[in-house]
Amino acid sequence: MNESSPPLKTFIQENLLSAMQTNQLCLYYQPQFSLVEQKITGIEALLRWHSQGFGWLNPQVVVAVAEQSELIVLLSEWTLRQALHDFSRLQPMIKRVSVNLSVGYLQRVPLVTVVQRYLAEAGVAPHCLDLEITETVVLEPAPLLLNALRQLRQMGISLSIDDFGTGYCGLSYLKKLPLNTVKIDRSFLRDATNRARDALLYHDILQLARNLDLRIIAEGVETQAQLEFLKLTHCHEAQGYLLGRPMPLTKLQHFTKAIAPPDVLAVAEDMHFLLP
Ligand code: G
Ligand code: MN
Repeated sequence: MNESSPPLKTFIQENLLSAMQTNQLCLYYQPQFSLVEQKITGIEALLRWHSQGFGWLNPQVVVAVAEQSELIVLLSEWTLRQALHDFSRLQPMIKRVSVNLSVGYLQRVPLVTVVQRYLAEAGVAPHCLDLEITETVVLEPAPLLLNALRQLRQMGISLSIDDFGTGYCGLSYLKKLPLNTVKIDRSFLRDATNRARDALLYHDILQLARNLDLRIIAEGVETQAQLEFLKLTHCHEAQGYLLGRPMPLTKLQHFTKAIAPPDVLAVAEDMHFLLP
């Protein structure tokens, strides 16, 4: 997934900067829903680049290439700044914006200063910002980074673990890090409605997060059956194609005005056997 052909890699290295300056690079936003309140609680900012040479580029590849140089700093700061700027236009309708921060970026910058600067510039309160990091970040967090994350939490910013369960690392970091939220990777949900064993596994992950007092977001909700399963297991929030695809800011503004809450209350009878 992170492999890129040499011409594509060179293309990204040579054009990323100008893509930021010319709006070829943009952010799409995917809504996150509360299954309790049945409304949008937040949005996740997702990088999109429609290039002249290669068409739509895989954002994971773009980030992986950027991480090999200082480009990752420029890309990450562009993303954070743009997301906060866009979000300031969505308030008070939307309460929270999530931004993905890559390992490469976190290792390089004085995070707290940068975040404070962009929050102030956009006029956004710290409690409206959520930063998503992956498990690989926490494998061996440098003391300086741990400190920075703690400071961000003290400021009121929330911290999420993205793609939870895929990092192949021990769980002790869950106690060590000042986390608010886990986002359970979509691979766990895929079969949870087909196989009792997978349903039980999902249930156990939810229980683990609940025991640690963490907010839980289920990623990759694509079917009504999956949504009903999540409702049954008392998952807090959900995100996925069924509820809303990543979309440009203008579309999101219409979406938030037009949307009726998804029918999350109906629980099909045949779902009950999946639960212990
Ligand atoms: O790693 P992270 O969870 O931040 O990845 C988000 C990516 O997942 C986005 O690029 C988005 O397009 C994709 N995505 C969002 N919802 C779904 C979904 O329901 N199914 C699948 N297959 N992908 C999704
Ligand atoms: Mn994410």
